[in-house]
Amino acid sequence: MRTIDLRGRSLDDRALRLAVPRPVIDISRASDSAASLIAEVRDRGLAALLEQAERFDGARPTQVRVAPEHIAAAVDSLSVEVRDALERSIQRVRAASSAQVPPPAITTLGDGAVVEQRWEPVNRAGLYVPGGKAPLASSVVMNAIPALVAGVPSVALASPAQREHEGGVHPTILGAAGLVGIDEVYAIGGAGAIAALAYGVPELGLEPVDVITGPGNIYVAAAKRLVRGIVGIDSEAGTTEILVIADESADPRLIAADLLSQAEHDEAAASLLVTDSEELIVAVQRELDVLVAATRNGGRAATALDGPQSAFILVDDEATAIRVSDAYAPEHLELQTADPERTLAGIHNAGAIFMGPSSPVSLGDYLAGSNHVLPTGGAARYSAGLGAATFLRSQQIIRYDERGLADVSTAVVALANAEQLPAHGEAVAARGAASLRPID
Ligand code: HSO
Ligand code: ZN
Repeated sequence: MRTIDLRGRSLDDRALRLAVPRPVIDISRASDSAASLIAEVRDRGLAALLEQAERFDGARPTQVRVAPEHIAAAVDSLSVEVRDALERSIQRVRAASSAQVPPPAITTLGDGAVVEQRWEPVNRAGLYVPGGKAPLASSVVMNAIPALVAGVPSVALASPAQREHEGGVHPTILGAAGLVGIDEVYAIGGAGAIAALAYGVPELGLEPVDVITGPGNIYVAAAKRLVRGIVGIDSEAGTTEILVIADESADPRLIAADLLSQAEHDEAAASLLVTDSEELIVAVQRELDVLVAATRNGGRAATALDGPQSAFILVDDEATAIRVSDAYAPEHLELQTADPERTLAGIHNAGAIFMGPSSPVSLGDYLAGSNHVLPTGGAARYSAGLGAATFLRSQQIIRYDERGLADVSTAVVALANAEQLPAHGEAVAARGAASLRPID
């Protein structure tokens, strides 16, 4: 991994952002292709989905909508260890997601003047689970549980047809779907699947959804951008990123293991260590060399670690490390410092923050109870990871009685007249002359 030495340089936030490498994934490049794939599915439904499956997944699904007995069979064929692990994950994500559902906020603004904000689930959610390099069964849990906990009554799941599995959804993904209680699963993938969820496919009995969540490749991301507005979408989850802030108290072996754990996802994954300790950098590189040589996805990980998107960043002190991290706004941030809580106090931008040596990112990927669908590419500056709130809308409920209305009616009329919208004021006046007199 290369080293970027920022010591002795005073950089403003903009310069910091430029100093720290980040892959520029231009989703708009895929936009034209995604738009025509969407149009095909919208216009020709199932026939277009089947063609696209053959073209992109190399498999024609025999059963586009998976029969319930196949979902049940996939649950039965999960190994005992995987089933137990998924169940523990479900339980923890469910507990943490349930705690996120906000209570209604009721504000009394005067006699007979009450405003409430309540949280309502969307009616129907579409979850996308990619096939890709690894079948991420854990992503089924991370997408489905917050939706179910939010109270979404209808949930559909789409995942690409797999050539190795006779054109069906990957059995582990299907098993995880069955375990969380989803009975509507489609063997469809890519931009076409996003279109199918957004617009519906009558031949399949697939009704349009209100919100689509889940990660995917560049075409899936482009398609989600294109259907946004017709449906809601979660924040774009791109290639994974880990940034570790560490000082000389940290264990280089653990840092190396964690940098590698995310690098194994993808050649374009970003692994960053920000530290004021040159010795730590040397030690972590030494550990990485050993670990990468021995691990199953070492080739992919080595490409990620040696790529321009990964680096050791040497800084003068912890305060600068925090500024570097905040400028980057990582998907995953690990704090491996002598006092992680103190470091945390300075942090503002991150998808999820992992505190100290016993809270690695891979714990959060599966079993912490937190969600692993997190904002990437700097989106953590303005957005959050997936959670119950992704599937909830707040609604305001206005409860005024005569007294409450009378108290503010002259103010309504004054503002209405000032905006030259007198009918607004008249609508209040129509409630009776009494309403126009403030009550003392
Ligand atoms: N680290 C990935 C999620 C994941 N890891 C799923 C393993 N399985 C993005 O946060
Ligand atoms: Zn991961």
